This record gives sequence, C-alpha cells and structure tokens, in this order.
Amino acid sequence: MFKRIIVTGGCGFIGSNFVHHVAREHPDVHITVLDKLTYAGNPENISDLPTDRVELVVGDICDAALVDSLASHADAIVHFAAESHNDNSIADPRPFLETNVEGTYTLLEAARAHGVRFHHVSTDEVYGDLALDDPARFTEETPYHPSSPYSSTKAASDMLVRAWYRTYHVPVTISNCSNNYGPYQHIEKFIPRQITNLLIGGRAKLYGDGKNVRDWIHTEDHSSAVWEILTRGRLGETYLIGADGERANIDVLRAILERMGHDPNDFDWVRDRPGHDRRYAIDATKLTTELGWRPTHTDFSAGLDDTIAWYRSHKAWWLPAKEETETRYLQQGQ
Ligand code: NAD
Ligand code: TDX
Repeated sequence: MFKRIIVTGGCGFIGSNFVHHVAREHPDVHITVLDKLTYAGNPENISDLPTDRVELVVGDICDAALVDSLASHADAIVHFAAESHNDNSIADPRPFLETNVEGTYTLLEAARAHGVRFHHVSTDEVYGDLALDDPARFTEETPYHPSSPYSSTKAASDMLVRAWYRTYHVPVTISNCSNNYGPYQHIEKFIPRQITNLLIGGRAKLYGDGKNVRDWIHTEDHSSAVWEILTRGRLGETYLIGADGERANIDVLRAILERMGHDPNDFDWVRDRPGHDRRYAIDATKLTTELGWRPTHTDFSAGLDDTIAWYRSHKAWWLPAKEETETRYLQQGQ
C-alpha cells in the first residue's frame, strides 16, 4: 500500500485532522504536508507529530516545479488544499480560482507525470441545494449545480479530475463530503464562530431566517472515509461522504447556546448570505455498501460538547485571529 503520501492543505482544519488520523492509525506511512500557510493554515496544527514521519513543506500548490519535484518521490497525493469559505468567495473570488482550479490542475499534471495515485477532496456543495421539504438527498448521480464562487470552483476542480482520469488514465478518486465540525476549524466557520463569540463575551450570529439545513459530520469520520476511499476505492469513482446529520442552523445555534449556559434566544439575526444554499443532504449508501465504511461520531450533542471544550482549552490557538475575522464580518453586516 501507500508508503509516501503528500497531503495538500495539511495545516488546515480537515487536512490536519487527516494527518493526525494517518499518523496515529498508519504509522508506517510517511506524510509530506504541502501547505501555503494562508490565513487558514497553521503549522501548530501538526507540530506535535513526529518529524521523521510528518514533514512540512511550505509552498503553493500552483507552483508547478515544487509540486513536480515532491510528486517524483511520492506514491499518492491526498488533495485537501483549497480556499474553503463561501463568504470569502463572495467578497473576493480570485484566490478561489487560483487555488481551487489552477492548483488542482497543477497537482493533476504532476500526478500524471509520475504515475501517482490522486485522491481529490471535494464538497457536497457542487450539487447546489435542496428545498427544505424535498425528501431527496444528494447521490453520486445528482447533476452539478453549484451556487457560490467557492462551490463553482470546487465543481470545476472535480471536472478536471474526471477529465484527467478519462483522458490520461491518472489513477484518481473523488469524495464529496458534507459539513465538517471538530477541533482546529477556523473561527470564520459557523460552529466555531458562535462558540468563540460566546467565549469572548460577544453574541452569536445567525444568517437569514436560520432555517437553512446543513448535514453535519465529525471531521474524524471524514478522515476515516478518505483513507478507505484512497486505499480501497475504485479508480475513476466518486464517493459521497455523510453521516445522516441534517440539522437546521437555528437548532445547532440553540444547542450551542444552551450547552454554554446561555438563553437559547440570546443571539443576533444578521444579514443573509447572498445566494445562500437552503439545504444539503448526503446519501452515503455507495460508500457504506461498497467499502463498508461507518461513522463512529454519531452522537452530535457529544461531538458538540467535545468541540466546545476544545475551543475553551485552546484560546491561544484562535484568539489571535478573532478580531480580524469579526471585523471582516462586521463590514459585511454579518
Ligand atoms: P481550511 O480553509 O481550513 O484549510 C485549507 C488549507 O489549505 C490551509 O491550511 C491553507 O493554508 C491551505 N492552502 C490554501 N491555499 C493553498 C495553496 N494555494 N497552496 C497550498 N496550500 C494552500 O479548509 P478545510 O475546511 O479544512 O477544507 C479542506 C478541504 O475539504 C477543501 O478542499 C474543502 O473544499 C473540502 N471540504 C470542506 C468541508 C468543510 O466542512 N469544511 C466539507 C467538505 C469538503
Ligand atoms: O456566523 C454565521 N452564521 C450563520 O448562520 C456563519 C459563519 C454561518 N452561518 C450559516 C451559513 C450556513 O448556512 O451557517 C451555515 C454553515 O456556514 P459555514 O460554516 O460557512 O459553512 P457552509 O457555507 O455550509 O460550507 C461549509 O461546508 C461545506 C464549508 O465551509 C465548505 O468548505 C464545505 O465545502
């Protein structure tokens, strides 16, 4: 199996959780993390791991010479690096085109040149959204219908991966996962933004009418699914990853408020996100039946408690970014 893997974006939220997962569960694997350390990347996320097994290369996935030289020593690339936040993509789409589209292209070319296995980490947002009263969920056959600059660049990157499989036979797989939560998530995202707002004595912020539904999965379950698909998935195939975690934003917010000792109505309604997707929902039957994968963090309340506890005990990790993040939101009326 794979002994030398490149993990792009391994200093971000999901990438760093994946690096921890592989370092713990598969100690015979050497990991080279390639990360540009944007505002969303923090080397501290992986600094506790043994340096003989986890090496950090600070660089850009759009740097063809660097990517080619790293790929020449690797047997697999697991591609997490991206500009990942919808609100940022609405304010300034350019970095999303560069990293998500050009960066994926650059990695695919290196994988092609060196015959390297390539796993592409993508999102359920490529399928657009569902109505609240629609019984349907996304499957691998759902047509692409992205709404935001972020999700359209992720959709474009998925298309490149499929084309490189069909045309050049690069050994690829793709996974499209639902909303992740857990430790190391940047405080611009919904759950950690609310937790950290409360921890600094501020108020929680809910977009629009709060009825939008997200399908939550613990990031550790995302990691185990990606590993299964990387090592046992069929080449050229797409697998949806989800854990039956559909919840309305207002219910998640009230759960956070209550668990942190606040009145469940003590929050601010703020300006809605332009083009805000209504509902995401994943049908992960292909992954569960074909690869036998199962989520283990199925108790959302317990996961939320652990996540709240993590942000409580890691104030030094998130506090430096808090003021800048909230200033940006304030300028957007959010
Ligand atoms: P994140 O924003 O927390 O981390 C992104 C990482 O990529 C950072 O470490 C950043 O420094 C790095 N990066 C950005 N541009 C780069 C570049 N040009 N070169 C090298 N490194 C670069 O993102 P995340 O939430 O961990 O998401 C990781 C992946 O998972 C993304 O591809 C995202 O689309 C996908 N995804 C996320 C979710 C979610 O709920 N967050 C759900 C499904 C899929
Ligand atoms: O303060 C907030 N208040 C609020 O109501 C924030 C930051 C968000 N929201 C809403 C918007 C969404 O309906 O909460 C929901 C979740 O928002 P985000 O955390 O920004 O996630 P989302 O836009 O759903 O996208 C996430 O999941 C899919 C990730 O950021 C993407 O990278 C991933 O592809």
